[in-house]
Amino acid sequence: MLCAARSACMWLGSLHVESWWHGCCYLTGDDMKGNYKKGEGEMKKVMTALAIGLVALATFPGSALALDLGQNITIPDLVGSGSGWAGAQEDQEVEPGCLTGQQWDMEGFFFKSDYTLTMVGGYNMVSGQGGYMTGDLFIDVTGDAVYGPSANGSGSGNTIVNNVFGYDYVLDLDMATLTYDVYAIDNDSLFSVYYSQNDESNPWRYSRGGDAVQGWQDVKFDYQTGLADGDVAGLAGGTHNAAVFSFAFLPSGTEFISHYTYACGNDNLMGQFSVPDGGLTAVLLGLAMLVVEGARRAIRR
Ligand SMILES: [Ca+2]
Ligand SMILES: [Ca+2]
Ligand SMILES: [Ca+2]
Ligand SMILES: [Ca+2]
Repeated sequence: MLCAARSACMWLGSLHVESWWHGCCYLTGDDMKGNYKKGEGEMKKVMTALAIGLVALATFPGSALALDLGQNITIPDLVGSGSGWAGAQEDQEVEPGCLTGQQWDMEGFFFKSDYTLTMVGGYNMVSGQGGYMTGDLFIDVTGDAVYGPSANGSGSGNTIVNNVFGYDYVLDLDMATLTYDVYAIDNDSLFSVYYSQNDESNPWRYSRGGDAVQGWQDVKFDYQTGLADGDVAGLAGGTHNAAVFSFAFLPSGTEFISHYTYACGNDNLMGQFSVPDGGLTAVLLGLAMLVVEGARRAIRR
């Protein structure tokens, strides 16, 4: 089982990697030589500092971007065999028989106490890989998500099907503007599913239907690329991408299952967690106490 047009995938993949690694310009010694005129000493210092900074960035890519991801909430996608790239783990793993490599790897869901969910992948969720673009982020809050082998036979060939997967919300992602819309969805909502060989990874993209959740339209999200293993809790592969979404639309105490894949379902990412009870309430209470304490001090003066 292989992705469609595997050779094209691999060719485009290698082209992408080559251009990524060799696309940077470095200041050379020759750049720093020349006849600086009198009075340009300060400029030389600035240029030197800039060069040192660029070299540091090239030597330790992403080292200044270490993320506080919170808790790793990734769960098994229930499809795997043996070990290595077809193993039961999620990092350094894709679905059995699919294209392997960090550029295809979805690696983990993380949840933090500020109600943010971070999705990490070697796969570039914004630019895609080999022409296979991002899917959307699906959420089940009633414990009936259908995934893994249970999603077998759910459709193929980039067709549109009803929501037979039990998902209750979707974050409809717009990678051009780095925004998302949240929809409350039901069985009549329509999803895109793709690729008969990986229907265990379905669904990949929201199509239409459901109700827009008020206040959760065109929400900005943060996206970082070029992260090192140490920036993403030691996930392997050398370079990573991370998308950070607010999940504050879910009531505290909600237990959810999250699902993400990209076109062709080459790698299926699943997560499970309970939104902490009183998380936001505790933050607001803390802020209120600070205000009260400040007022008391002002009165004493
Ligand atoms: Ca798997
Ligand atoms: Ca990896
Ligand atoms: Ca994976
Ligand atoms: Ca559900």
